[in-house]
Amino acid sequence: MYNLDHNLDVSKLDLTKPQVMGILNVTPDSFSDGGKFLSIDKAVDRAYEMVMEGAALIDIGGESTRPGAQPVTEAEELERVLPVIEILSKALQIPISIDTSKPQVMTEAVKCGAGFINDVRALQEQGAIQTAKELDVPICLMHMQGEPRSMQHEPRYKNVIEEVKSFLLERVQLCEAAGIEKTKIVIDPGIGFGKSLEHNLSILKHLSEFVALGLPVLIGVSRKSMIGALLDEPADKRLFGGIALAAAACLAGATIIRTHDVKATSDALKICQALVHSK
Ligand code: 9MG
Repeated sequence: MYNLDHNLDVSKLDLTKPQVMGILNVTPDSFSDGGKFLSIDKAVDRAYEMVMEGAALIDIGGESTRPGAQPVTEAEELERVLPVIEILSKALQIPISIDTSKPQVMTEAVKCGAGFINDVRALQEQGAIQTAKELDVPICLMHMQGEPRSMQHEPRYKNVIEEVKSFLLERVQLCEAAGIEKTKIVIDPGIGFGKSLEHNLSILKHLSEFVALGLPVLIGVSRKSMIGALLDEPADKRLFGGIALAAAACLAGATIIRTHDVKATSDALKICQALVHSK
């Protein structure tokens, strides 16, 4: 049963019900113009489409964090994300999230109109906590063991639930000590980020323990390899598995579901909400 009694200070985001965060990866392989360059128009069109499909937040990322992904430079990341954020933040009524770990990208993105920071490194880069404090926008702190390029090489935990929970609590405490209000913090156990299939399943099974920490919980399972491992399907055939996991996460209390498949996820969350509110 979910607890949506949060008071997250995101002016245009209603977290009294579960919400969908639409993924907009602005990397050249996602929205190419037929060559190696990013097509800004195609990315903007996809964002509009996701809003029509029910997204309450659009998460824009210019650096892939998939297993095996190589880092990109700050200049490259800025060049990819800023033009899209600039257009969307003026055109859309919903908040734009910047998916980055780099303080300078956070700063420039918020200057361009982003109103949320999604950091898979939980503000561990040098200067990131101070930057987030100064920018004064809500943040998502995610757990990751290792780094994208190598994180899936034999991830190990003694107790994955306790270790991920205590990492997130420690990061929340550090943020609060730096002056970031708790009402601006979302937590995320980081499905697929330095975790085996068993670790991911265990986190999802015990998700209520993360919800019990009292902060909104964000979950991203969309098209991830855990679905591929369970169903033996490639990334483009993982929709049904992803919806099953999103619904399970929502019923366990997750407040934000990050997904590529906005319409299907949005419908599933409405069904979950109706179930939770039924007698
Ligand atoms: C950027 N990114 C990819 N997967 C993610 C997940 O599961 N959570 C968050 N917060 N960000 C993610």
